[in-house]
Amino acid sequence: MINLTEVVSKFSIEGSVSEVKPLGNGLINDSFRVINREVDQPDYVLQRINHAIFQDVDMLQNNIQAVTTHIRKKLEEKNEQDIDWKVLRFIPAEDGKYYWFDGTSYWRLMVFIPDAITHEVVNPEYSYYAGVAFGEFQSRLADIPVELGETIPDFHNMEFRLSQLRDAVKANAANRLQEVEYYVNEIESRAEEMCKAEQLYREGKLPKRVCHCDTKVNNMLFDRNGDILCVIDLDTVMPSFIFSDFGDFLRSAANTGAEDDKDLNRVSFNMEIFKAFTKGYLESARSFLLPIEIENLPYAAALFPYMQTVRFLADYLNGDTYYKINYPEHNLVRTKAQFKLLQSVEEHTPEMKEFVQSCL
Ligand code: GN1
Ligand code: MG
Repeated sequence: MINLTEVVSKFSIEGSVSEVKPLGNGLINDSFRVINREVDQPDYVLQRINHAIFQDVDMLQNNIQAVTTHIRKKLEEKNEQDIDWKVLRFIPAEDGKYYWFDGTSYWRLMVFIPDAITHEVVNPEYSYYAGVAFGEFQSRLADIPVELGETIPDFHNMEFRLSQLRDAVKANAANRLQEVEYYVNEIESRAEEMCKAEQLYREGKLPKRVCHCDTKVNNMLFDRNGDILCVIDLDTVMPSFIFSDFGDFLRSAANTGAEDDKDLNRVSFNMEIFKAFTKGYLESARSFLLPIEIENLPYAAALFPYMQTVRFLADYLNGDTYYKINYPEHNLVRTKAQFKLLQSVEEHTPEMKEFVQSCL
């Protein structure tokens, strides 16, 4: 067992460590809260970076440094208070790098934002603010002076995700194909429509912009009044279609059930959340969005439950090599729940289109 306090000691922290304890429930990295013995010094968040997934840790941390530095500068220009609560601040290790390699694992350390809350569920009011916040996040990063690397190549490329599923089907490594054939067929019947973004991109009609690419609702910190403090989990910030941030937020926030709900009757798409989020997002992002981006927001709402169905199913077929699971069928349960959400989104498409028009 690795000694976490010793890991923290490799970083230049203020104060001293009293305790290190597990934090959050991300599916990729392991997170810990570092409690400071000194009450007037900050607590920290220690993370073990999932190196199997983020293979270029140097690029990863360079991206994150570029993003946080750029946002910090913008907040300073606006004379904002409590900036350490509004943008993540990473602590360098003893060699000056923003990560430390212990021979097996990569670690990083950031300042813990106090009195912040994450939500797995949000109401329409919070969703509205989340919409404004992600629109602002994209607009703040629109003029970032460096080109960000793709920390996971083809991360939200639907054609690529489908090809991964097709490979998984072919290999059938865990011998689970038979029980999921229904889902494979449902996915295939939507494949062309769902790869529309890649097609539009090739035709030069759709741009890529710097996006967050993991806008799950629990990747946002709120204060006790429900105001958004900060967007966290910046590993996947990279050039993508704006659909990424719009669609992935709704995939988590507008789901009336859980991402891995076993009871499919609980899973459906909540239009009140959609409306509030869309209103907020368009308010802060409309000035830079192209008509083709706005027009396709309802497509984005379907794309992400679809993509996540594909990703969970591929992982299930591969024998659970990517996502952390709590029980053997977990990825199958997730697949079914995401597919149910997709079906509900599809039923609401005309209503979504109408609403987007009414915002303009
Ligand atoms: C992962 O790290 P976490 O749990 O916030 C995943 C997302 C998925 C999500 C599904 C790097 O996010 O893309 O949408 O799980 N992140 C990566 O819950 O694959
Ligand atoms: Mg997360």
